[in-house]
Amino acid sequence: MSFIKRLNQKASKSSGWKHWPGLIEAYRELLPVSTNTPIITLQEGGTPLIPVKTISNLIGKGVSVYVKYDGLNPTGSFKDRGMTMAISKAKEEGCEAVICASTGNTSASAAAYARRGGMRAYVLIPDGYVAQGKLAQALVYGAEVLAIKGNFDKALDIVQEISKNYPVTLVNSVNPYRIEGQKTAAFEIIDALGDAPEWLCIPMGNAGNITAYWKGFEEYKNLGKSQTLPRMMGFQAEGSAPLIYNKIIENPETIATAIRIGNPVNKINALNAKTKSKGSFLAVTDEEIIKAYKLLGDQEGIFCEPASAASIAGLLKRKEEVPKNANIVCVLTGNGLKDPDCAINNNDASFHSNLDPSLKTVAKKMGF
Ligand code: AN7
Repeated sequence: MSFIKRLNQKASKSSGWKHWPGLIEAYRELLPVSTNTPIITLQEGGTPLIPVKTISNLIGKGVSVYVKYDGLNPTGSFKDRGMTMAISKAKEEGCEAVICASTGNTSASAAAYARRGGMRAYVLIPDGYVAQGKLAQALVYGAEVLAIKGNFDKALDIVQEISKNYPVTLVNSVNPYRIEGQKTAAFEIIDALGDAPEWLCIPMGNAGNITAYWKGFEEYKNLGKSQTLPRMMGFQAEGSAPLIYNKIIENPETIATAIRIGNPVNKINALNAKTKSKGSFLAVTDEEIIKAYKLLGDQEGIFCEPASAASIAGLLKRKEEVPKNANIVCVLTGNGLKDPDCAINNNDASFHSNLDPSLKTVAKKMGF
Protein backbone atom coordinates (compact mmCIF):
# COMPACT_ATOMS: atom_id res chain seq x y z
CA MET A 1 0.00 0.00 0.00
CA SER A 2 1.33 3.44 -0.86
CA PHE A 3 2.32 5.96 1.79
CA ILE A 4 -0.48 8.30 0.74
CA LYS A 5 -3.10 5.52 0.93
CA ARG A 6 -1.86 4.62 4.39
CA LEU A 7 -2.06 8.26 5.40
CA ASN A 8 -5.60 8.57 4.13
CA GLN A 9 -6.60 5.38 5.89
CA LYS A 10 -5.07 6.68 9.09
CA ALA A 11 -6.78 10.03 8.58
CA SER A 12 -10.20 8.52 8.20
CA LYS A 13 -9.69 6.50 11.38
CA SER A 14 -8.20 9.25 13.57
CA SER A 15 -9.17 12.80 14.41
CA GLY A 16 -10.53 13.45 10.95
CA TRP A 17 -7.77 15.39 9.22
CA LYS A 18 -7.77 15.23 5.44
CA HIS A 19 -4.34 16.66 4.72
CA TRP A 20 -1.09 16.09 6.57
CA PRO A 21 -1.56 18.23 9.72
CA GLY A 22 2.01 18.19 11.02
CA LEU A 23 3.62 15.45 13.05
CA ILE A 24 2.18 16.34 16.46
CA GLU A 25 -1.40 15.96 15.24
CA ALA A 26 -0.51 12.89 13.19
CA TYR A 27 1.10 11.07 16.13
CA ARG A 28 -0.51 12.91 19.04
CA GLU A 29 -1.21 9.77 21.08
CA LEU A 30 2.48 8.83 21.02
CA LEU A 31 3.81 12.26 22.02
CA PRO A 32 3.93 14.10 25.38
CA VAL A 33 1.29 16.72 24.52
CA SER A 34 -2.07 17.46 26.12
CA THR A 35 -5.05 19.64 25.28
CA ASN A 36 -3.20 22.43 27.14
CA THR A 37 -0.26 22.35 24.75
CA PRO A 38 -0.36 25.15 22.16
CA ILE A 39 0.82 23.41 19.00
CA ILE A 40 3.38 25.53 17.15
CA THR A 41 3.57 23.88 13.74
CA LEU A 42 4.56 24.49 10.13
CA GLN A 43 3.06 21.11 9.18
CA GLU A 44 6.45 19.44 9.33
CA GLY A 45 6.99 15.70 8.86
CA GLY A 46 5.16 13.47 6.40
CA THR A 47 8.25 13.55 4.19
CA PRO A 48 8.63 11.13 1.29
CA LEU A 49 10.47 7.82 1.36
CA ILE A 50 11.95 7.73 -2.14
CA PRO A 51 13.38 4.62 -3.84
CA VAL A 52 16.87 5.25 -5.27
CA LYS A 53 17.50 2.72 -8.06
CA THR A 54 21.04 3.89 -8.81
CA ILE A 55 22.13 3.09 -5.26
CA SER A 56 20.16 -0.20 -5.17
CA ASN A 57 21.88 -1.24 -8.43
CA LEU A 58 25.32 -0.35 -7.08
CA ILE A 59 24.69 -2.68 -4.12
CA GLY A 60 22.97 -5.43 -6.15
CA LYS A 61 21.83 -8.61 -4.34
CA GLY A 62 18.14 -7.71 -4.79
CA VAL A 63 18.47 -4.90 -2.26
CA SER A 64 15.98 -1.98 -2.18
CA VAL A 65 17.41 1.33 -1.03
CA TYR A 66 15.17 4.26 -0.05
CA VAL A 67 15.98 7.75 1.14
CA LYS A 68 13.95 9.44 3.85
CA TYR A 69 14.10 12.93 2.39
CA ASP A 70 13.81 15.08 5.48
CA GLY A 71 15.29 18.02 3.59
CA LEU A 72 11.68 18.62 2.49
CA ASN A 73 10.66 19.84 5.93
CA PRO A 74 9.52 23.49 6.26
CA THR A 75 12.97 24.90 7.07
CA GLY A 76 14.74 22.25 5.01
CA SER A 77 15.96 19.84 7.66
CA PHE A 78 14.91 17.11 10.11
CA LYS A 79 15.36 19.59 12.96
CA ASP A 80 11.78 20.79 12.37
CA ARG A 81 10.49 17.47 13.76
CA GLY A 82 12.16 18.13 17.08
CA MET A 83 11.54 21.84 17.06
CA THR A 84 7.73 21.70 16.72
CA MET A 85 7.72 19.66 19.95
CA ALA A 86 10.39 21.63 21.84
CA ILE A 87 8.87 25.01 20.97
CA SER A 88 5.29 23.91 21.66
CA LYS A 89 6.33 22.65 25.11
CA ALA A 90 8.36 25.82 25.76
CA LYS A 91 5.26 27.87 24.91
CA GLU A 92 3.11 25.70 27.18
CA GLU A 93 5.58 26.36 30.02
CA GLY A 94 5.31 30.12 29.46
CA CYS A 95 8.82 30.58 28.16
CA GLU A 96 9.61 33.84 26.33
CA ALA A 97 13.00 33.08 24.80
CA VAL A 98 14.90 30.05 23.54
CA ILE A 99 18.58 29.46 22.87
CA CYS A 100 20.63 26.92 20.95
CA ALA A 101 24.13 26.25 19.71
CA SER A 102 24.18 25.24 16.08
CA THR A 103 26.16 24.24 13.05
CA GLY A 104 23.29 25.88 11.13
CA ASN A 105 20.17 23.78 10.79
CA THR A 106 19.12 23.89 14.44
CA SER A 107 19.45 27.67 14.42
CA ALA A 108 17.26 28.01 11.32
CA SER A 109 14.61 25.72 12.74
CA ALA A 110 14.68 27.15 16.27
CA ALA A 111 14.31 30.66 14.89
CA ALA A 112 11.38 29.78 12.62
CA TYR A 113 9.39 27.97 15.30
CA ALA A 114 10.26 30.34 18.15
CA ARG A 115 9.23 33.41 16.18
CA ARG A 116 6.05 31.68 15.01
CA GLY A 117 5.31 31.01 18.68
CA GLY A 118 5.98 34.64 19.64
CA MET A 119 9.30 33.97 21.39
CA ARG A 120 12.80 35.34 20.98
CA ALA A 121 15.44 33.05 19.51
CA TYR A 122 19.12 33.35 20.44
CA VAL A 123 21.47 31.24 18.33
CA LEU A 124 25.19 30.66 18.91
CA ILE A 125 27.09 29.60 15.84
CA PRO A 126 30.75 28.97 14.97
CA ASP A 127 31.75 32.11 13.09
CA GLY A 128 32.58 31.30 9.45
CA TYR A 129 31.50 27.64 9.56
CA VAL A 130 27.79 27.84 8.89
CA ALA A 131 26.56 27.29 5.32
CA GLN A 132 25.14 30.41 3.65
CA GLY A 133 21.58 29.13 3.26
CA LYS A 134 21.31 28.33 6.96
CA LEU A 135 22.68 31.69 8.01
CA ALA A 136 20.26 33.42 5.63
CA GLN A 137 17.39 31.53 7.23
CA ALA A 138 18.34 32.44 10.80
CA LEU A 139 18.46 36.10 9.79
CA VAL A 140 15.18 36.09 7.86
CA TYR A 141 13.42 34.17 10.65
CA GLY A 142 14.43 36.92 13.06
CA ALA A 143 16.97 35.16 15.25
CA GLU A 144 19.47 37.03 17.37
CA VAL A 145 22.68 35.57 15.99
CA LEU A 146 25.78 35.31 18.18
CA ALA A 147 28.75 34.11 16.15
CA ILE A 148 31.63 32.93 18.33
CA LYS A 149 35.30 32.45 17.54
CA GLY A 150 35.10 28.78 18.41
CA ASN A 151 33.47 25.58 17.25
CA PHE A 152 30.04 24.03 17.90
CA ASP A 153 31.20 22.15 21.00
CA LYS A 154 32.31 25.39 22.65
CA ALA A 155 29.02 27.05 21.69
CA LEU A 156 27.06 24.18 23.23
CA ASP A 157 29.00 24.51 26.52
CA ILE A 158 28.10 28.20 26.64
CA VAL A 159 24.37 27.81 25.88
CA GLN A 160 24.03 25.02 28.45
CA GLU A 161 25.45 27.36 31.11
CA ILE A 162 23.32 30.31 29.95
CA SER A 163 20.11 28.30 30.10
CA LYS A 164 20.94 27.28 33.69
CA ASN A 165 21.50 30.89 34.76
CA TYR A 166 19.03 32.95 32.72
CA PRO A 167 15.34 32.65 31.76
CA VAL A 168 15.88 31.05 28.36
CA THR A 169 14.97 27.50 27.32
CA LEU A 170 17.62 25.34 25.69
CA VAL A 171 16.39 23.72 22.45
CA ASN A 172 19.42 21.63 21.51
CA SER A 173 18.88 17.87 21.47
CA VAL A 174 19.61 17.61 25.22
CA ASN A 175 16.03 18.91 25.41
CA PRO A 176 14.04 15.63 25.62
CA TYR A 177 11.14 17.05 23.57
CA ARG A 178 13.47 17.35 20.58
CA ILE A 179 14.02 13.58 20.66
CA GLU A 180 10.28 12.97 21.05
CA GLY A 181 9.48 14.96 17.92
CA GLN A 182 12.29 13.43 15.87
CA LYS A 183 11.30 9.83 16.71
CA THR A 184 8.27 10.28 14.42
CA ALA A 185 10.53 9.82 11.38
CA ALA A 186 10.89 6.16 12.39
CA PHE A 187 7.09 5.88 12.67
CA GLU A 188 6.68 7.28 9.16
CA ILE A 189 9.19 4.83 7.71
CA ILE A 190 7.33 1.87 9.22
CA ASP A 191 3.97 3.33 8.14
CA ALA A 192 5.34 3.49 4.59
CA LEU A 193 7.14 0.12 4.39
CA GLY A 194 4.81 -1.90 6.61
CA ASP A 195 7.74 -2.92 8.80
CA ALA A 196 11.14 -1.62 9.86
CA PRO A 197 13.94 -1.77 7.25
CA GLU A 198 16.85 -4.16 7.80
CA TRP A 199 19.31 -1.26 8.03
CA LEU A 200 18.89 2.39 8.89
CA CYS A 201 21.85 4.45 7.61
CA ILE A 202 22.19 7.83 9.29
CA PRO A 203 24.74 10.63 9.61
CA MET A 204 25.77 11.50 13.18
CA GLY A 205 26.87 14.83 14.62
CA ASN A 206 25.61 15.47 18.12
CA ALA A 207 23.86 12.08 17.81
CA GLY A 208 20.37 13.28 18.75
CA ASN A 209 18.81 11.95 15.58
CA ILE A 210 20.10 8.39 15.87
CA THR A 211 18.87 8.45 19.47
CA ALA A 212 15.43 9.60 18.31
CA TYR A 213 15.13 7.07 15.47
CA TRP A 214 16.04 4.20 17.77
CA LYS A 215 13.43 5.35 20.31
CA GLY A 216 10.83 5.52 17.54
CA PHE A 217 11.66 2.06 16.18
CA GLU A 218 11.53 0.51 19.66
CA GLU A 219 8.23 2.20 20.54
CA TYR A 220 6.52 1.16 17.31
CA LYS A 221 7.69 -2.42 17.76
CA ASN A 222 6.39 -2.49 21.33
CA LEU A 223 3.03 -1.30 20.01
CA GLY A 224 2.98 -4.16 17.49
CA LYS A 225 3.19 -1.75 14.54
CA SER A 226 6.35 -3.50 13.30
CA GLN A 227 7.72 -7.01 13.63
CA THR A 228 11.41 -6.21 13.48
CA LEU A 229 14.01 -3.64 14.49
CA PRO A 230 16.63 -2.24 12.11
CA ARG A 231 20.37 -2.37 12.59
CA MET A 232 21.43 1.21 13.27
CA MET A 233 24.30 2.09 10.92
CA GLY A 234 25.75 5.46 11.91
CA PHE A 235 28.28 7.47 9.93
CA GLN A 236 30.54 10.40 10.72
CA ALA A 237 32.98 12.40 8.64
CA GLU A 238 36.56 11.14 8.95
CA GLY A 239 37.91 14.43 10.34
CA SER A 240 35.08 14.70 12.82
CA ALA A 241 34.44 11.19 14.09
CA PRO A 242 34.47 11.06 17.91
CA LEU A 243 31.97 8.17 17.96
CA ILE A 244 34.13 6.03 15.69
CA TYR A 245 37.50 6.75 17.29
CA ASN A 246 35.99 6.85 20.78
CA LYS A 247 37.60 10.11 21.83
CA ILE A 248 36.81 13.80 21.87
CA ILE A 249 38.04 15.51 18.70
CA GLU A 250 39.31 18.95 19.75
CA ASN A 251 39.41 20.45 16.27
CA PRO A 252 36.90 18.64 14.07
CA GLU A 253 37.14 19.37 10.33
CA THR A 254 34.97 18.31 7.39
CA ILE A 255 33.33 19.75 4.31
CA ALA A 256 30.06 18.61 5.90
CA THR A 257 29.91 21.55 8.33
CA ALA A 258 26.55 20.36 9.72
CA ILE A 259 28.34 17.47 11.43
CA ARG A 260 31.54 19.29 12.35
CA ILE A 261 31.12 18.24 15.99
CA GLY A 262 33.88 16.78 18.18
CA ASN A 263 32.11 15.95 21.45
CA PRO A 264 28.56 14.65 20.87
CA VAL A 265 26.25 15.30 23.78
CA ASN A 266 24.13 12.19 23.01
CA LYS A 267 27.14 9.86 22.88
CA ILE A 268 25.81 7.36 25.46
CA ASN A 269 22.42 7.12 23.74
CA ALA A 270 24.06 6.61 20.35
CA LEU A 271 26.27 3.81 21.67
CA ASN A 272 23.22 2.23 23.30
CA ALA A 273 21.34 2.29 19.97
CA LYS A 274 24.34 0.71 18.28
CA THR A 275 24.68 -2.08 20.85
CA LYS A 276 20.98 -2.89 21.20
CA SER A 277 20.38 -2.91 17.43
CA LYS A 278 23.56 -4.88 16.64
CA GLY A 279 24.46 -1.87 14.54
CA SER A 280 27.82 -0.46 13.60
CA PHE A 281 29.47 2.95 13.17
CA LEU A 282 31.95 3.94 10.49
CA ALA A 283 33.80 7.05 9.26
CA VAL A 284 33.54 8.25 5.65
CA THR A 285 35.98 10.67 4.01
CA ASP A 286 34.98 14.04 2.58
CA GLU A 287 35.81 12.59 -0.84
CA GLU A 288 33.36 9.71 -0.33
CA ILE A 289 30.73 12.16 0.92
CA ILE A 290 31.05 14.36 -2.17
CA LYS A 291 30.95 11.35 -4.49
CA ALA A 292 27.64 10.23 -2.95
CA TYR A 293 26.34 13.84 -2.97
CA LYS A 294 26.97 14.13 -6.71
CA LEU A 295 25.54 10.68 -7.43
CA LEU A 296 22.24 11.52 -5.71
CA GLY A 297 22.05 14.82 -7.54
CA ASP A 298 22.89 13.87 -11.09
CA GLN A 299 21.54 10.30 -11.15
CA GLU A 300 18.48 10.54 -8.90
CA GLY A 301 17.45 14.21 -8.96
CA ILE A 302 17.85 14.47 -5.21
CA PHE A 303 19.76 17.43 -3.81
CA CYS A 304 20.85 16.94 -0.22
CA GLU A 305 23.47 18.67 1.85
CA PRO A 306 26.92 17.07 2.28
CA ALA A 307 26.27 15.85 5.84
CA SER A 308 23.22 13.96 4.59
CA ALA A 309 25.17 12.29 1.78
CA ALA A 310 27.30 10.64 4.48
CA SER A 311 24.49 8.08 4.92
CA ILE A 312 24.73 7.04 1.25
CA ALA A 313 28.55 7.18 1.27
CA GLY A 314 28.52 4.95 4.34
CA LEU A 315 26.11 2.44 2.83
CA LEU A 316 28.25 2.17 -0.31
CA LYS A 317 31.33 1.65 1.88
CA ARG A 318 29.55 -1.22 3.64
CA LYS A 319 28.30 -2.73 0.37
CA GLU A 320 29.82 -6.19 0.96
CA GLU A 321 28.02 -6.62 4.30
CA VAL A 322 24.53 -5.77 3.04
CA PRO A 323 22.22 -8.79 3.38
CA LYS A 324 20.44 -10.12 0.25
CA ASN A 325 17.01 -8.68 -0.59
CA ALA A 326 17.20 -6.20 2.30
CA ASN A 327 15.20 -2.99 2.59
CA ILE A 328 17.56 -0.18 3.50
CA VAL A 329 16.69 3.38 4.43
CA CYS A 330 19.26 6.18 4.27
CA VAL A 331 18.28 9.35 6.08
CA LEU A 332 18.78 12.56 4.09
CA THR A 333 18.71 15.03 6.95
CA GLY A 334 18.98 18.33 5.09
CA ASN A 335 18.25 20.03 1.78
CA GLY A 336 21.06 20.72 -0.70
CA LEU A 337 19.98 24.36 -1.07
CA LYS A 338 21.29 24.96 2.43
CA ASP A 339 24.88 24.93 1.19
CA PRO A 340 25.12 26.57 -2.26
CA ASP A 341 28.91 27.03 -2.01
CA CYS A 342 29.42 23.30 -1.72
CA ALA A 343 27.17 22.75 -4.73
CA ILE A 344 28.88 25.31 -6.93
CA ASN A 345 32.32 23.94 -6.06
CA ASN A 346 31.47 20.24 -6.34
CA ASN A 347 29.67 19.20 -9.50
CA ASP A 348 30.47 17.69 -12.88
CA ALA A 349 28.06 19.88 -14.84
CA SER A 350 29.08 21.75 -17.97
CA PHE A 351 28.59 25.45 -17.46
CA HIS A 352 29.32 27.59 -20.52
CA SER A 353 29.41 31.23 -19.57
CA ASN A 354 29.87 34.52 -21.38
CA LEU A 355 28.26 33.28 -24.63
CA ASP A 356 27.25 35.51 -27.52
CA PRO A 357 23.47 35.71 -27.53
CA SER A 358 23.14 34.05 -30.94
CA LEU A 359 21.42 30.89 -32.11
CA LYS A 360 24.60 29.81 -33.86
CA THR A 361 26.79 30.07 -30.76
CA VAL A 362 24.26 28.34 -28.52
CA ALA A 363 23.57 25.50 -30.97
CA LYS A 364 27.31 24.99 -31.45
CA LYS A 365 27.90 24.79 -27.71
CA MET A 366 25.06 22.25 -27.52
CA GLY A 367 27.02 20.07 -29.93
CA PHE A 368 24.82 20.55 -33.01
C1 AN7 B 1 22.00 18.07 7.87
O1 AN7 B 1 22.21 22.21 13.34
O2 AN7 B 1 23.94 19.81 15.07
O3 AN7 B 1 23.48 13.63 15.06
O4 AN7 B 1 23.39 22.43 15.13
O5 AN7 B 1 22.31 19.53 10.25
O6 AN7 B 1 21.26 14.65 15.56
O7 AN7 B 1 23.33 16.04 15.62
C2 AN7 B 1 23.05 19.62 12.91
C3 AN7 B 1 23.19 18.29 12.75
C4 AN7 B 1 22.97 15.53 10.31
C5 AN7 B 1 23.53 15.45 12.68
N1 AN7 B 1 22.61 16.14 9.18
O8 AN7 B 1 22.43 15.19 13.49
C6 AN7 B 1 22.95 21.74 14.19
C7 AN7 B 1 23.36 20.34 14.13
C8 AN7 B 1 22.39 17.46 9.16
C9 AN7 B 1 22.55 18.22 10.32
C10 AN7 B 1 23.14 16.22 11.49
C11 AN7 B 1 22.94 17.58 11.51
P1 AN7 B 1 22.62 14.85 15.03
